[in-house]
Amino acid sequence: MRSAAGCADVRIQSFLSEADERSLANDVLDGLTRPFKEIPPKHFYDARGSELFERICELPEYYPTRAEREILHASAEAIVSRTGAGELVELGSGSAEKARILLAAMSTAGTLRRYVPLDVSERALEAAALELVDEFDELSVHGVIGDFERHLNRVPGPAAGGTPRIVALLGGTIGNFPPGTRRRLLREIGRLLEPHDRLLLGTDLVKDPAVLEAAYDDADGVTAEFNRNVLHVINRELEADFVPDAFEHIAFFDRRHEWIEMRLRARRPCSVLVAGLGLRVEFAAGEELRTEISAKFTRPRLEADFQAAGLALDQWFTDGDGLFALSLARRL
Ligand code: AVJ
Repeated sequence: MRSAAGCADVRIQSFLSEADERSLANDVLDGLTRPFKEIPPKHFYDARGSELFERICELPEYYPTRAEREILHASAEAIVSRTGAGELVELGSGSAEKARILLAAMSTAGTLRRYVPLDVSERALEAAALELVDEFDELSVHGVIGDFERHLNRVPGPAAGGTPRIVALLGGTIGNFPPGTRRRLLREIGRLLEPHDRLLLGTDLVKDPAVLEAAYDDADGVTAEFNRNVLHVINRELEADFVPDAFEHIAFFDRRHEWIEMRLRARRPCSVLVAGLGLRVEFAAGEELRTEISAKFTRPRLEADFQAAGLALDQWFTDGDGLFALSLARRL
C-alpha cells in the first residue's frame, strides 16, 4: 500500500499489486486457449482505450451516457432527499463526471461530506479529486486505487457518526458481467451497505435491436477501434504480434440472453505469438474472439438479480425515452 497525501482533504491509497498486473496475463492465457476464445472487457481500458471510450460516449449512436446523465440531472435531488446521503462511494469512477451531479445535489441539500472513488486509474482519480475539493468546500475525498472485482474490502467504512452513503456503479458497467458473476458482485457490493445506505445502479434497458446494434457499431468506426484496442494492449503488455487490422469488428444483440456481444473476427488465418506467455495461438479464417458482453435489462429481470443478491429495489428512474435506468436498492 502506498499513500499519497495531497492537500488536507484529499487522501489516495493504492492497493494495486503484482497480482493485478498478472491479471491480463492470466486472462489471456485462459481466454486464448479455450475452444471459444474470449478476453474479458476490463482490458480495453489503457490510456488509448479510455480515450476511445470517451469518444464513444459522444457518438450520436451511443445513447447510454446521455440518457444516464439526463436521469441524474432530473433525479439527483430526489435521490439525495430520499436517502439523506452525504457520502458517495463510486465504483469505477473514471473522470467523476456523473459523481459531480450527485455531489452538487448533496451540497445543495447541505448533507455533503465525503466522496470515495474507486478506480484502477490513479491519474484520472487524482485529477478528479483535486477538481472536486476545489469545487466543493465542505468535501473531503478518500480515493482508492484498485479493481472493484478485488478490492471492495478496501473501501473505507462509514465515518463514525456518519451520514448515509450511496454506493454507485454507473454507466451500465454491471452489464459486462455474465449473470452468475453479476449476482455475486452485487452481493459483495451489498455487503458495503448499512441499513440506511443505498446502492445506485445504472443499467441499459432492452430495446429495438437495431438501436442497440447501432450503439455498438457506429458509422465512424470508433467502437471498432475500441474493440481492436484490446489487441494493441496484449501486443504491448505481453509482447504479442497480433495484427489488429486483420480482425473485423462484430457487434450483435443476442435476443435469448438479452445482451450485446462484441467479437473480433479473423479476416484470414492468423498465427499469433504471445511471447510474454510463450504461447502460440492459431486463428482460422472467420474465427471469432469474444471481447465483451453488455447485458440489457428489464425491470423484472433486474429485480430478480437484486433478490438473488440479497438486495431489494427501492426506486426506479428512467429517462424520457425509457432507454436507460437508475435503480436505488437496499440490502435485505
Ligand atoms: C462501459 C461497459 C458500460 O457496455 O456500453 C461501449 C462499454 N463497449 N461500447 C457498454 C462499451 C462498447 C460500455 N460500458
